[in-house]
Amino acid sequence: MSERIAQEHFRSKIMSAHEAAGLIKNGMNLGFSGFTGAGYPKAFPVALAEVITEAHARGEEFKVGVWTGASTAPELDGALAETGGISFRMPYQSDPEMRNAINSGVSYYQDMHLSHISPQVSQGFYGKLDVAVIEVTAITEDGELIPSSSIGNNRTFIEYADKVILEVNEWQSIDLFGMHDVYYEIGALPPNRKPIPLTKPSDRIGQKTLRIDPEKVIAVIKTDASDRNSPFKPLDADSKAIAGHFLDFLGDEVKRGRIPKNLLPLQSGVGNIANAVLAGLLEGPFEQITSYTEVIQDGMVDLLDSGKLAVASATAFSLSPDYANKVNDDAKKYRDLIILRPQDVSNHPELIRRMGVIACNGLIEADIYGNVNSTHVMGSRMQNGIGGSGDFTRNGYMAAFVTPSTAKGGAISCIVPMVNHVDHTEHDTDVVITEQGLADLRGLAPRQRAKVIIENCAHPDYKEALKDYVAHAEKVANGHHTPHDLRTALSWHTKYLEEGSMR
Ligand code: 0RQ
Repeated sequence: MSERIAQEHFRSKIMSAHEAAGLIKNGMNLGFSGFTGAGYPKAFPVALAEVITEAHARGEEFKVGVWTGASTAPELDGALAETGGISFRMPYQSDPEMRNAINSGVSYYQDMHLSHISPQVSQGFYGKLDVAVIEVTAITEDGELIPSSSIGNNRTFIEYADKVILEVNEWQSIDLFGMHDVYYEIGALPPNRKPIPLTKPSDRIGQKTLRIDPEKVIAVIKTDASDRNSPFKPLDADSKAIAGHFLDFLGDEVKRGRIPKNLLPLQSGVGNIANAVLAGLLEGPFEQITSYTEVIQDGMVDLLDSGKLAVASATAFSLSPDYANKVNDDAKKYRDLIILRPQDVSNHPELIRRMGVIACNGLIEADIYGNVNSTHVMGSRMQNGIGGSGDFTRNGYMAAFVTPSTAKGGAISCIVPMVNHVDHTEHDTDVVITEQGLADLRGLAPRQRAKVIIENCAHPDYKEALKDYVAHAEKVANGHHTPHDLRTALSWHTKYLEEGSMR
């Protein structure tokens, strides 16, 4: 381990996670590393949860603000949320305990575009960042930090935090050194921003390490623990059908000369459908594909291995345990094929627009006009968050949304008259895909969209009810651009809640 901490100054700060947690005070804001279960500190948050629980047992108030790159893991979100000690959480989570804390009203949550965090932290909208807690692979002789399996907001948190706690994790392969591209010039705020000189996913424009002011470091903790890395579900028939529709559509776009033979850089969201699309690409006709995305999933590693994917740019890994070990074991090979960047670069609107990224993300429900709800169940209950889906959807060359046509065993239609919460508007949604088929909404007015979405994407059990709604809305609406009957549009949701399934 000592060679992982190559400078005496940092070695002199080594302490246990519990000692480091003792440095945290009630009311502090903490900026953690971590993005989709990769590169988050493993020992410190569990120790802090113990400190908070002990304080609560003594009847003392102890709450902290928790900022991250994106979702983390049970050792961070789970452990801290369970104490009831998270006052404010941002910008994305997917942990059951954290979700409960948000939905029960214990924790405030701001669900944010992931590319917006860095400038907003720098402008102080979230208050002062007291301590950054960052996992790293190693500390170099020059006192710089070799990042681990995610970068997320680490550059920003290290820069703006008063103090920094480092977790040096020996589980992370030392050969990750060279995979990262940390761009520092992005920091300037308007009117001093400059174009970011990145024109293709393979470009490297920054440095391999994170800089740190050694005087800020108050603790160094040694760990040797794996990332969360939950396994993907086996691909089911619906995911395969959705992937098939999407890939046929991309093939057709190539034939029509709208996109090149090797496609445009792909972004793929989290989850099993995204992984199925990647698995489909493995069998498909496209070669020399590139990816400009947020997370590297198992399917992307297979594509890299097969040579079909030439390069993948992201901010984090999101792998199953087997694939995490594979990437760790062969990090020397993968560091030439994968580039991990800060999330304000991986998700930057300027770059996504310039490269013409093809975005593909999941949804909770889409309405007949193409508005999309990615985050809320029944209008109030937070599922995960918008994550990077808005960064890529709003700015990509083509924005696709993928979903099974029904949820909860068929009891709920994912195609509805009016979404109960809007994350992505009809103006940003190009294509909706379910296992039933694909609706290409480009060039269509709302009433034309409704026909295509219902016909191609809705489940047969719900088609007639949706068509009835449209017929009724067309009769009673006060305008024929986007016909709605506001008295019944949202009662669609409560109807199925009260009466149960169509089936
Ligand atoms: O509930 O967990 O209780 O079973 O929602 O749904 O079908 O497992 O789908 O894992 O692909 O997630 C939108 C949440 C889809 C995800 C969302 C219920 C369903 C289940 C999950 P259970 P599935 P997925 C880059 C991109 C936003 C962030 C993003 C997401 C649970 O894709 O978080 O795109 N997206 N980031 O039963 C009621 C409906 C429902 C419903 C599904 N209509 N009504 N419940 N569910 N549809 C990555 C990052 O940004 C980091």
